[in-house]
Amino acid sequence: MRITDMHVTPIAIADPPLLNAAGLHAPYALRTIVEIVTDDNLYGLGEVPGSAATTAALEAAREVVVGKDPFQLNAIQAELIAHFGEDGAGARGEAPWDKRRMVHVYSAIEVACFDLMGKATGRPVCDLLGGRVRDRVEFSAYLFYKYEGAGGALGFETDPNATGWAAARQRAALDPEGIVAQAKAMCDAFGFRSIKLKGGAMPPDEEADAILALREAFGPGTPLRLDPNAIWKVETAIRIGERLRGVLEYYEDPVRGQENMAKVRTALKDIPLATNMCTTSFEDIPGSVRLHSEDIILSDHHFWGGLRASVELARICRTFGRGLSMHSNSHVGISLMAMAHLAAATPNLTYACDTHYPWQSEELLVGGRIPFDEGCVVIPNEPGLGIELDREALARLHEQYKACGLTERNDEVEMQKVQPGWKFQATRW
Ligand code: GKR
Ligand code: MG
Repeated sequence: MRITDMHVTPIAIADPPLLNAAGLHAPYALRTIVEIVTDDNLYGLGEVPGSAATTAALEAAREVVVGKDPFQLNAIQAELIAHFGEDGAGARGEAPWDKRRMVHVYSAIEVACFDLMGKATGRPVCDLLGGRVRDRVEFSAYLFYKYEGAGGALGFETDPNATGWAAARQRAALDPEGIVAQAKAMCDAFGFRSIKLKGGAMPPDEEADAILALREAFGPGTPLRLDPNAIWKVETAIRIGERLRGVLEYYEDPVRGQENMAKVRTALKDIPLATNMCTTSFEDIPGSVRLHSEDIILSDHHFWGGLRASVELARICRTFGRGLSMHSNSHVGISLMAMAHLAAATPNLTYACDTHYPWQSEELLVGGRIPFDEGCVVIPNEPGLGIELDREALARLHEQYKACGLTERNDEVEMQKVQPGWKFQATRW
């Protein structure tokens, strides 16, 4: 089997005005879709966060990929590294999301190759990663402070005809009552049994109040997580951690960097610290082990460099006594299914995974949006990722990309449209 072509398509999907430490989500989230085609007319799909730089690098990678056997991932990876080099850990940047380029390029290509390998052998991707240890992958509710608005063409406006979660998703959530209402609507619609609150958007004590209000509303049986995306000072993180002792399942990136995370962890003792910001590459593992900067690593095949790398990460976590959860960004169903297959094949991934999927309304798969059953994605038995591309939907989302005028995620600029002069601060409170 030989790869004959690789199509790279940037898309834009409607995204509501969600707040985070870096500012505000734009009305559209960007993704780049990769479709790799073979000489026996199979196609494999990959999806990564969109940015003009990643899309350009993927375009440039086409000449490396075409002609290769999709089973020969080592050779493809070695040639990509020889052509483009590797990102250093420092290229991640200070934003809540990862700005590295080549990890995303390789991940998109690798996932598409796994989809192809599955289709060629008639096996689901999880079977190629060691086999499923679970048939259902549990996801967590992911709450955001937000302004009123549906995002997309509606921006800060709302659709008066929306019902159910589509109506709730439009509402503002700027205080503990709003956050609890959002949690109830999301959990009712998707059946989630764990809840994460994106913090770093409001003063820390208000975010702690929201967590305590969630505890009051949902009771001790619902695990709660808080993620300020590293913008708190060590003293603040310790003080807020003390307020939330016994309430948090884990405390995600309260502070920036492995040293600061280790200080907070030492001070708070029995509150597990988690990260998708201070330990995000194999280069970071020695520091993580030396300092014990976290208890739980949030894997993410998009920035850990693919599915095989994520399996390696899981082994490292087992060796060094780290728990394993999973991180997410705004995404559509290709990423969701890749995450689900990986989680299904990772025995020590024992926490409900993050997903932004409820915040998205658009999809590019035949059959439309992927359903959640009691908070879980059911792993299909079909070959590959178990999904098919709706080409009309892809073309429409690509047109939306061209029309929206965005080429990079920049939450600071979006926030400045609402609060002129607003500046991202790497450490704020
Ligand atoms: O979508 O605003 C967001 C999140 O803040 C996202 O960019 C983060 O990468 O979900 C993420 C996280 O857990 O840090
Ligand atoms: Mg996080």
